[in-house]
Amino acid sequence: MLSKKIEAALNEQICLEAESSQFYLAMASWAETQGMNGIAQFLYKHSDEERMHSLKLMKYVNERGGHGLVPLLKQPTKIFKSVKNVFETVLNHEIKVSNEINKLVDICLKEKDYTTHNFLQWYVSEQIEEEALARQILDKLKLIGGEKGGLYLFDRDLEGLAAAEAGGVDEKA
Ligand code: OFO
Repeated sequence: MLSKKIEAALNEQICLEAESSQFYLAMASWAETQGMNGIAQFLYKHSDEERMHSLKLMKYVNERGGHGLVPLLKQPTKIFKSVKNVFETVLNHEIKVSNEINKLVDICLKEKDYTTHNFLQWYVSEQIEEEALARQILDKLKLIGGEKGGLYLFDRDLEGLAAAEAGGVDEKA
């Protein structure tokens, strides 16, 4: 059985993951309107993954005798300055999520909830991967600079990445 404190903290994380999903959805839609379909596919897929992260937490809370709550979400940013701006925002957001996961892990240790601590290790690893991927993508974008041909190839690369990972959503959840 979850303590009220852990239940509340997990519900906050459910909200943050759902916000991440909305956030990536907004970026995907913006990229699609700019004709960058590969980037859009990559971000739509990422949005689905974030929804699964939220759902996985919700199911865990319910399994442990708590109540996973559906959060009220505000409308995310609609317009982005550039593709680089999108991925800088992604990296900053993922760093914020990693910090929140670390705080959750810390609360579990203080409350001696080793079961939830163990459950959260999946999120700890996931955040390492997501931050690394965002950094890699940003490095590529820095190399490309403002060059249109480079951006075209980058868009195709991300389309390939999204396609290669397709089907990975279920495995990750
Ligand atoms: Fe849920 O992994 Fe990103 O935010």
